[in-house]
Amino acid sequence: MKLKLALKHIGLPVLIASGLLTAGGSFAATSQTTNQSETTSQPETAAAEQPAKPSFEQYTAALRQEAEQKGYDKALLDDVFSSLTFHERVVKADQSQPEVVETLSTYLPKRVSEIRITMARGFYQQYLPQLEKIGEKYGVQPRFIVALWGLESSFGRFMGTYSIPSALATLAYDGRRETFFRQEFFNALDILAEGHISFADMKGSWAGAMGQSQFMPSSFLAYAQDGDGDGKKDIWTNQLDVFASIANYLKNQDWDNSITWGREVILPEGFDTSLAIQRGSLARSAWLGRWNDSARSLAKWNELGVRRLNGTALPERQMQAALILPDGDAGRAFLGYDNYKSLMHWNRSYYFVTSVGHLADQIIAE
Ligand SMILES: [Ca+2]
Repeated sequence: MKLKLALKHIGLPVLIASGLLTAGGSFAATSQTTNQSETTSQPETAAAEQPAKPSFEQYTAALRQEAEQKGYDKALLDDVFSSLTFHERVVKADQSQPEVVETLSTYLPKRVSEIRITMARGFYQQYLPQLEKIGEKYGVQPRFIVALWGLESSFGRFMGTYSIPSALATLAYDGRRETFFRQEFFNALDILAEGHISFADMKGSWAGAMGQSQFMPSSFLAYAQDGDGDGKKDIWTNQLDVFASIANYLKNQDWDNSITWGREVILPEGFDTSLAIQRGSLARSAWLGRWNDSARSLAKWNELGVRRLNGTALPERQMQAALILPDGDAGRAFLGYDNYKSLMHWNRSYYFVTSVGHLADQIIAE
């Protein structure tokens, strides 16, 4: 699924932007196994004609029938399907996603504002004992947990106000990515059936991203954790569950807490920029191939004249790094370490990953 790298939601409210980001990231991570829709019953007579699109009510009636066949509890289905609503605004938001001409230097100050940095430092201090415990358990530095929390939901302040089942049913009905959103609808039913959250409280972005970590239902099922041990994975209101879930996501993407995410660098005059990861929207496997093409040891990058921002030599550490030019040859340059790949699994956007790294660095900056 194509994730547009040029950030398209600048100017939209933060909650929409973060939902969109998470939704985009999750597409790459989700394998889709559901059948194509069988709800548009084709009249036998008009073979050449397009079948009329069913109404939303007809569509959800078929969805309910499928849910019943899958064996969900009747009371749960009554609860969900009695209040399933079509959201015109969800479809509009999904269709617009404007490409905004944005560079890292205009994007970063908006996403990692002074206010956000101040808040991140405050929450980092406030929750440090809990964060350190969770960080140790999952092998993730706490500052990255706080950075993702801050960028996804502004520290839990903006999680989205849409009923998740309604948003997902609307997007499935809309049809352009029906298989994906239909599966996410059933994933949401699974989460409700497990009792982690009530139907009334299952809120999130128009794109289906839920709670303080803005997980799609598939990400919730794969990564959410019960951080406080009360038996529920509550990424909406329970801070320990939120932190553990974010950390567990990274752990499952091979996070290494002995290294950081990467660093901004200076390239020498006349540098061969073909050594950088080549740009373009790709499936994750193809993108990882391009990463491997660019990856070299820090010693090699040093030899090629790459320097820290302050002009000094790169750290003398035996590790691999790939060169990233988010805005092309004329823009800012970064060396990404292996953790960079984990963050690109969360959301495959160089801008997003750079903002996570930058905020995480700012949290512990002197
Ligand atoms: Ca819990």
